[in-house]
Amino acid sequence: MNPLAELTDRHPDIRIDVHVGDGDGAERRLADDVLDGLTRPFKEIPPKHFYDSRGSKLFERICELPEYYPTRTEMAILEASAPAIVDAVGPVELVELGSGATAKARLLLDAFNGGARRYVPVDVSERMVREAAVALVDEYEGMEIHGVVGDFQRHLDRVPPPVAGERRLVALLGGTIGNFPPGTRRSLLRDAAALLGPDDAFLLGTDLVKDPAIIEAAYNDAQGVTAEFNRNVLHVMNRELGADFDPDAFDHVAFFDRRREWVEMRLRAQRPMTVRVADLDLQVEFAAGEELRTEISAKFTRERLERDYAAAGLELRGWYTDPQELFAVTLAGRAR
Ligand code: AVJ
Repeated sequence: MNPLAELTDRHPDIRIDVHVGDGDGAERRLADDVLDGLTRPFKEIPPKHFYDSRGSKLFERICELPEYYPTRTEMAILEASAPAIVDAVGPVELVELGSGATAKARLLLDAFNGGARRYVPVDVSERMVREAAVALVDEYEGMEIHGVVGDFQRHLDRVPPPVAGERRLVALLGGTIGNFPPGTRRSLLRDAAALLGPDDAFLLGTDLVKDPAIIEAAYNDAQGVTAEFNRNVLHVMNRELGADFDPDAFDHVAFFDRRREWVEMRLRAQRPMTVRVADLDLQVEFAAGEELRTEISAKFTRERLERDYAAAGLELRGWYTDPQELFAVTLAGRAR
């Protein structure tokens, strides 16, 4: 058994439920997504497959880039507004969907002023959930940690029921919601709403619509880190599915679609290519200039957010932003 698992399994205040194993469901889902996505007339792979360990490291580097404002802006909003957010809700519990690292949870939990009774990190990465538990359990005395290793698109019903008679805050931060197409986005909000009692609250991080030049710079950084991150999905398919993509033969493309109000990232074939995906017994042709869509990243206006919330049975209750209104963290509750 690995030392991290031993530590977390021994601790009286930690419980971890594992619903996805590294390499069981995860791999099959990649295979299914690739089989669907590469046989369509317009090729597409969902962005969740960027994040193997190399991809996660590249994303961390993106967050440090001067052009990439979302992460540091959201952190600044939370630093300034966590006390107001927590005050407005009065929770004893934080459920964090797609929790990842602990920086944002800490800002929120600190604002609980010692009143945090339980933290529920939900993430597909078992390592991240266990590391978060170990890091936080001794820092917040009297707080229990109930980690859920799962995909928040599939396993939200595994989130434990609320602490009886108390309020909870359910958070989905990082702008992750923007990665989902509009219909899926609403059904995800609906699933999150199902975790809320009448007085509970949902906390959502969303990037905002702004000057397209600012947005496009964030996805076309001068150092080419985002381009490497984008091509990483080809490395993932090569390794996990025995594909023979030549990542250097694809150009990074990222632009803001003004009508849809989202960024699209694509990989553009420099020349005609035939790619084999050995494990799927699949052969795929690319024409010169043909593009594979790898990500959408929606940017929101307050109006669009309110419409999405309404469609999910939620209503906007709090709006927290930075002075330049680059990014918003919003509170919502079940519509009354
Ligand atoms: C982690 C989904 C918020 O959409 O901005 C960063 C991922 N893609 N650069 C985003 C990403 C390209 C990021 N999210």
